[in-house]
Amino acid sequence: MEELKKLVIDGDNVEAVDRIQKLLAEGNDPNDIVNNALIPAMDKVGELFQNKEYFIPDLLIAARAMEEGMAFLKPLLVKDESSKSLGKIVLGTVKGDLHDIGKALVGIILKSAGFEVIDIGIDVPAEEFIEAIKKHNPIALGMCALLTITMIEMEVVIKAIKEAGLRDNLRILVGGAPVNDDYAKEIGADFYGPDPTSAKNYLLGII
Ligand code: B1M
Repeated sequence: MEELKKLVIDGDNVEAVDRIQKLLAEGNDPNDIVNNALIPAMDKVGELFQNKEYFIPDLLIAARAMEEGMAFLKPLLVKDESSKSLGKIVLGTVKGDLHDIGKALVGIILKSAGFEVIDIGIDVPAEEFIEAIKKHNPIALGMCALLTITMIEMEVVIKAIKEAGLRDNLRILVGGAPVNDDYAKEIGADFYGPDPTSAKNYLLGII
């Protein structure tokens, strides 16, 4: 696990996927690989970036290694998608924010629990959230933000949802590093998830 973490920090995507294959062959659980190597690797990358030891290209190549690792593990994390859906969830990263990895992980975990996830991407403006809610009629909306300057968009989306008359039958979940429970309450969200499992458990509790 430590070796894999280092490979992701170094942005060595080829060796990282190779190491994941070895860890699986040794009998490691795919969830443990995500939680004990991939996520801690990105935390370390963030720390290096904050300390100015890493720059944007370093973030990008580390993110690529993480994404390729997750793409490899995804079929093992997501259970049979042909089984009956527990409900639709629209998921997106808010306007101005290009961070994709946490959202993708939330999507994988919700799918694996049996929800149908409609991932509408990154840098999503309020109008596109509204369009997706109208089109898919989901039981819940999940929004992610990784920047303190973009988390305020979550409130913009919630206001737009209320104005469009779509708030009543919709649960709204928010998450991402700068978000917390107090902020979720302040902007009128129903739930703040510090991790994908808490979001999954919340949703399982409301269906
Ligand atoms: Co950016 N970035 N980044 N970045 N980046 C952070 C977030 C930062 C904390 C790094 C740092 O300074 N230490 C910092 C934000 C500071 C702040 O605002 N407080 C930062 C910055 C400053 C920036 C730029 C502004 C840098 C620049 O250009 N000068 C820029 C902004 C671009 C933009 O968005 N407009 C930028 C760009 C990028 C890359 C594009 C290079 C790349 C993203 C690539 C990609 O996503 N494809 C990147 C990366 C990789 C990071 C770090 C290193 C890692 C993020 C990540 O993927 N973490 C990050 C540092 C860090 O977070 N430690 C950093 C792993 C992921 C699994 O965790 O997304 O938190 P996370 O998701 C978690 C939970 O939060 C939760 O579950 C997930 C799994 O546990 N969760 C939810 C998330 N959403 C949820 C929703 C839920 C429930 C739970 O319900 C709906």
